[in-house]
Amino acid sequence: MEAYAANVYRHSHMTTQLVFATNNPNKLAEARQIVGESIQILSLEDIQCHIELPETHDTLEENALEKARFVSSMYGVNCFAEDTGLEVEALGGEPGVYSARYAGPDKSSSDNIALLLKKMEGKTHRKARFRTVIALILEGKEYVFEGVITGDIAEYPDGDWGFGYDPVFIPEGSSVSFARMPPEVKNSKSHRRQALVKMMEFLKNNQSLSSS
Ligand code: ITT
Repeated sequence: MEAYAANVYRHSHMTTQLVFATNNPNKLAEARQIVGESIQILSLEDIQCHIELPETHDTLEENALEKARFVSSMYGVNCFAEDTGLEVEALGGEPGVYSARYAGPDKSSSDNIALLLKKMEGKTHRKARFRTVIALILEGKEYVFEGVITGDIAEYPDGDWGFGYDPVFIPEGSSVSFARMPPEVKNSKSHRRQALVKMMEFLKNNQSLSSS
């Protein structure tokens, strides 16, 4: 009973502040909507960081860690980064970690989608998943959290909400793409939400442990 009371006290007075090491404004907006007031998320802009983040590995985990380590070591802040990939079964997991540059280094999301749909032409097995890996660096220690959502690749792009591959991803249990869902609907079930919920749970437990 006492411990419970102590936690309530602390949570009402402490909001964890974390920098989100991303240059993608869509990710930032989604993360802020998902965490609400439980975490104060600062942007790279907020810490005057205007550098391209390194992403040199071939796994989501390593890339997420690389981005988080880069910002944490340069700015001495608690931060997290994430790498996300769309993994399509019929394409052996492509585009996966290469999702951002699938159609080439300077290509747009619609170019990426066009290439994906071309490769999926005639395929009836259209199962896919979005996978997000978050790397958190808190007081110099590293933690990793994963979120996954399964679904299908649509036959053609549909919808204006969201970003990236959202117009061609239909989450399981839904009849429309992520891009047909307003942000609060996508954010209520997305890969990003699931990874962030794990991080929020961890932070909650970590705060109560370090205070007892
Ligand atoms: P940062 O590395 O700066 O965080 P980024 O846009 O480069 O931003 P990624 O390396 O994780 O991010 O690239 C992931 C690719 O997958 C990119 O093409 C995105 O458009 C796409 N993507 C990521 N999350 C998505 C989501 O929730 N819905 C649809 N597409 C998404």
